[in-house]
Amino acid sequence: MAENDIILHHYPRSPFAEKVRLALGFKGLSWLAVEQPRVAPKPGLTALTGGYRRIPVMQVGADIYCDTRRILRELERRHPNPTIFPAESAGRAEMLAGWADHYLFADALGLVFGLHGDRFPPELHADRARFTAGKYDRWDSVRMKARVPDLRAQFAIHLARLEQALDDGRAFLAGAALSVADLAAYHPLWYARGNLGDEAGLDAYPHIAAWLARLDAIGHGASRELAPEAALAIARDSGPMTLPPSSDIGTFRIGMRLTVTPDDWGFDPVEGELVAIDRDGIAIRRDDALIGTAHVHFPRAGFTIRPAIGQ
Ligand SMILES: N[C@@H](CCC(=O)N[C@@H](CS)C(=O)NCC(=O)O)C(=O)O
Repeated sequence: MAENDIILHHYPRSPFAEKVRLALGFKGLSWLAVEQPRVAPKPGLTALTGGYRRIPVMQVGADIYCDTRRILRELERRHPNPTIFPAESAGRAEMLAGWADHYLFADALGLVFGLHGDRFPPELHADRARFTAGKYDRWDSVRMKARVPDLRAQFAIHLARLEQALDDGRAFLAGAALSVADLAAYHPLWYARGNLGDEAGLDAYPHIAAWLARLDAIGHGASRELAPEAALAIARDSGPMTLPPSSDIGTFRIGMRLTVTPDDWGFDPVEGELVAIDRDGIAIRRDDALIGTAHVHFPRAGFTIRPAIGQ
């Protein structure tokens, strides 16, 4: 194991993890897979992140990347070929990905839990009710079931639009080349298909079916299992990457103590000292008793940044 190895903290049935696994496959990469629990507490993960518990998280040595948007950017920086940010769809692909990660995902998830919430253990319902702070009908199966007709209608609208978007014969959503738009639209459909089978109704859309088959064929690259303790030891034995000099931006001053918190669900703040910030990303430094010094990286989109209490 080397300190430059890509480590993905995930669990097999996580749709957002599938988005990254597909990117790893598309780029033909080898990676180490740490399986994390589906519900909190996740001590082997939060020791690395400083509190962030969402899946997936990517680790390279003592650099910890939270959220698939930040993870994909970093994979692209480290392994630019083949690209998942083709110039032909710059900007458009990320706008589409934002729609897919949010609306398409939420309706696929709602449909799965509305139709088959009873397949999931009570502790998962209780965990997700806390995790989403009351969104999704407080993860109450009865209320989620009542929403199924609406969710079916919403999901059908998404599918019809996707079908239309692929109707001109293009191989991928934002153009001729695969982009982050495809990765983001794939994972909710992968999740719906995996949980609902024919009930997901995807076969009624020939362009979507052909597009899914193209993405299914990509695979996940080559992975090996790694124990959570081994990942912590790698972080402890590595230093974070040296970052290019970053300037103060807006009201943010390098060195100030901040919290970074998701703005949609999983509202666990991570506190640290600002080491880098630009329009798209932020990195904070944590000094941790277990793993030593680490840099935790987040995207700016979808996160709230605040001065830490006492600043
Ligand atoms: N915007 C985040 C969303 C991540 C997310 O919500 N992941 C789900 C799993 S697919 C999660 O963390 N659920 C709660 C859990 O696994 O503890 C991303 O792009 O990474």
